[in-house]
Amino acid sequence: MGKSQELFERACKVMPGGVSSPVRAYRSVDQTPPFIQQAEGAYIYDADGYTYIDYVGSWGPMILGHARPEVVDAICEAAEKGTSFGAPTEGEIILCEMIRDACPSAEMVRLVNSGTEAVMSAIRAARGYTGRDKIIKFEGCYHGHADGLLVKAGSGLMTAGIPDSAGVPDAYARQTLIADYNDLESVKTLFETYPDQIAALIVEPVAANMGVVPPVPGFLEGLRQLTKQYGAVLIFDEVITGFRLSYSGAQGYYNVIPDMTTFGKIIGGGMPLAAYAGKKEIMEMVAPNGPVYQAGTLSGNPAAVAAGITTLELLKAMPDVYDRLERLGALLEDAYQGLIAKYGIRAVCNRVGSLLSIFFTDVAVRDYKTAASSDLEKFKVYFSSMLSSGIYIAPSQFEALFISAAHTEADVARTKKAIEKALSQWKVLH
Ligand code: KE4
Repeated sequence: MGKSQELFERACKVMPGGVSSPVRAYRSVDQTPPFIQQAEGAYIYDADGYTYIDYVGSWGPMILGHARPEVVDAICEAAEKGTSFGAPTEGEIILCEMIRDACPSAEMVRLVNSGTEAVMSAIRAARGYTGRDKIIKFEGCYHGHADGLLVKAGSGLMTAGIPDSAGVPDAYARQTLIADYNDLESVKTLFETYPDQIAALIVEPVAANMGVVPPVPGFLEGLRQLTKQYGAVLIFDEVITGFRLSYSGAQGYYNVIPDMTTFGKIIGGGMPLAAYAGKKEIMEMVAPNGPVYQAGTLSGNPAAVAAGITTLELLKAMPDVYDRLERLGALLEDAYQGLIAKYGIRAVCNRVGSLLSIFFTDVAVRDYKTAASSDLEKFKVYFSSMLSSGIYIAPSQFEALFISAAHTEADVARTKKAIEKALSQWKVLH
């Protein structure tokens, strides 16, 4: 028995599913997950001594690659001065000023510990600011596991085939209205139905939890117009896209400015750190300034803040890093598109910058319904082939490939060989 198998059996005795987060259990690909011992740059090493090119990147944070020396040093230096004070520190100010200066919507910023906490808090602030209860989210978008958002979430929940989570009271779910991604009419209908009851609309400006689904031209602009028209707060959930699509995230990339933004992943440099931000008049509602309560023992943790500051400083100091991510993303997309054409495979590939997904379907994937038309059995076979070729991708059709600045053209070339091995098996079956 391999080491990962042994560790997994031991883990399952003490942890639900043997994991700390469901998607890591590899349930939708029917495999034992590799237990990871170490990672460096674009590579990840498992307990059985296998090396992989990593396109998960801890689900987004590792945009600079794993164990970036400057980030590791910053964490160690901070930790040597104490790992947590539960008191104000200068580092928090520096990080919040960096986020404010990078993102047009972020006039004020509150640091928290996870994307879920950032989204939960942003929605509470929007409800406090508007005095309204309902929110709009999109089918297939995932915004963390706060009760009111586990309503037809995508990502792990969709993969696990649980459209709604047990344990969420109907009363909570009823306050969440579901629209269809890339369909402004479905949003308009909800606003017309509940004209003065909707506190906020939350959207992944590039959906990456039903696989990667870009916004069609005019979609984000339309959301901006409708939320303004009906007095609802527009929240961009940039937990994935923040500091990834550009140094100003998706709001800079598409030039659509929301009222509030949630951040996570990259701003913590791989440490547990997230944030919600927005217009001053909304953020001033948050305690201790206003009546919207939100708190956290480890919020603004000095070691996590040091990792975040260093990561953003490095991104800011490498102005060509986003061109590099775009170039590598285009190379990888060309590999997929070329091989899909060469073997006549029923598959499509969506990409925005360094976020990319292949879907085993022959329709354009532009929303939850079309994403869900993918052949999950085919994905399973493709996934297994890629893993055995040493390519570490998300164990789910409904996730993204994440490219980092540590990946090289040679890594993409090696990945292309693995994709060819995986796809060519269907060349006669298409
Ligand atoms: P966390 O609570 O996992 O830090 O963030 C929740 C979240 C919020 N918003 C968006 C757009 C997100 O993608 C996420 C979390 N992303 C998933 C991957 N699709 C995290 C992986 C996991 O659940 O283990």
